[in-house]
Amino acid sequence: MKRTNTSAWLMAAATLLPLAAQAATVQVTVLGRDGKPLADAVVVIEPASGAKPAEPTPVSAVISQQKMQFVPATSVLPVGSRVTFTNLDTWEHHVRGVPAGLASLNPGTQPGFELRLDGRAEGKSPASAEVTLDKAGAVQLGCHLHGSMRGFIFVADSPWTVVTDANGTATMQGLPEGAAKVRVVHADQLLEVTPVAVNITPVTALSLPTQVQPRRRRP
Ligand SMILES: [Cu+2]
Repeated sequence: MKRTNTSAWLMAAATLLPLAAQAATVQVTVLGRDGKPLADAVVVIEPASGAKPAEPTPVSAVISQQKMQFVPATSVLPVGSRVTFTNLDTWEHHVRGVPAGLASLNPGTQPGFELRLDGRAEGKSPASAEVTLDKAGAVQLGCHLHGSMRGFIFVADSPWTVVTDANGTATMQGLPEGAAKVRVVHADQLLEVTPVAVNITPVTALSLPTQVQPRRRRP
């Protein structure tokens, strides 16, 4: 009888241990081919232990079409999020979303979508359409009418997926200490950057060089 209790206690302790270790804050700075900080890079950290955090809560987001650009150009959104595409230009856009071919990051079959959005008429509210992102993975955005328009959505099933800011930095919290893999995906280089092995300590800051050459630097 006592033996049973002990093993039950051990099992409980083993279950709790990984939680106790979840204290690390990780700051990743991604650099482009020119050595400058790379904005709009999606950084994904995967603990080697396979520890999975709770899925992030879906959100409602807006991606505008403005002056022939998607704004924001790159979004990381939790699975189940809803995106409203809003055309702020006075001319039509025909937005398409195509699952990006990243085998290891896009195992699901994110369905594509097409949205025809009329140009904004004076005094009227802009045309918009909503899409729900049901599956994790990468989606490339384009416009059938304007080949130069490119955007990127990374649908994440982990909160440890963050897009870099103008300083090329992504910060994540609550990661378990220990071995992990860092992946970087950038819309301008859909070839995956080779994942980097790191050891996460309570405060980890690392710099990650890549060969990504952004098409256009943010002003
Ligand atoms: Cu367009």
